Amino acid sequence: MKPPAESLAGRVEITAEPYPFPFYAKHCALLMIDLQRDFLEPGGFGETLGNDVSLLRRTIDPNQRLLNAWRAAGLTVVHTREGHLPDLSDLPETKRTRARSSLTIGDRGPMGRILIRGEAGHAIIPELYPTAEERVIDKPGKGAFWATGLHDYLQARSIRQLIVTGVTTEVCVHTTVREANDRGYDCLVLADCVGSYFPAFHATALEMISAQGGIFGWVANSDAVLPHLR
Ligand code: TIU
Repeated sequence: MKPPAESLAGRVEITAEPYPFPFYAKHCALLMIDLQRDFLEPGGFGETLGNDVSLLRRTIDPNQRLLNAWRAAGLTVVHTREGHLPDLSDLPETKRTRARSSLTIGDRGPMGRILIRGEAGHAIIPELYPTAEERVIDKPGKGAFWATGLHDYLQARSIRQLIVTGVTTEVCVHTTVREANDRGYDCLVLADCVGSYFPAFHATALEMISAQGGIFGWVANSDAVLPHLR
């Protein structure tokens, strides 16, 4: 498909559900949620919760393609990481104890202390590692806006739209999209670039976004975005 010449300058329409997403590249950030070793590799937080982390790895290739195209187009990219301070002062006791697994947040696992900032497991996976210029938002909660500087960062750059990828679809991606909605952002979630440990939750979470005329936003595949980045 021949890309529209005005792709990066003005409005173009990205094929999406429930109707085309009006894309303004200069006012849109790629927001990559929690693509961390703790969620995608064995021995981290995801696995301690009883999950099969291999289910998330199908998101890596499409995210890599999208990130490369986004970088080449010179557009804003923001990465997030879920995690807590080493002294656990930002960790509610409720979150620490709820999963009732043998290891919990702050305990030592094969990739260092689980979900703790600075530990090996907390890092973004090597395949999608941020460049020095890219903003990384550390968040103690599931949503990327709560207790972070994300909103101020986006507002300062005139960002009004978010293309959202990452893990997991129904937890941190969904929470972030809901938070973004209430702050006035349009969100396009890319189905092939988000993943869940629960395929049924993944499918339903995406339906919940685009239902009711796009109650939380739009859903598409990354193939619908890539032609507009060239
Ligand atoms: N457990 C689960 O599905 N997700 C999280 O705990 N965090 C994120 O989604 N990042």
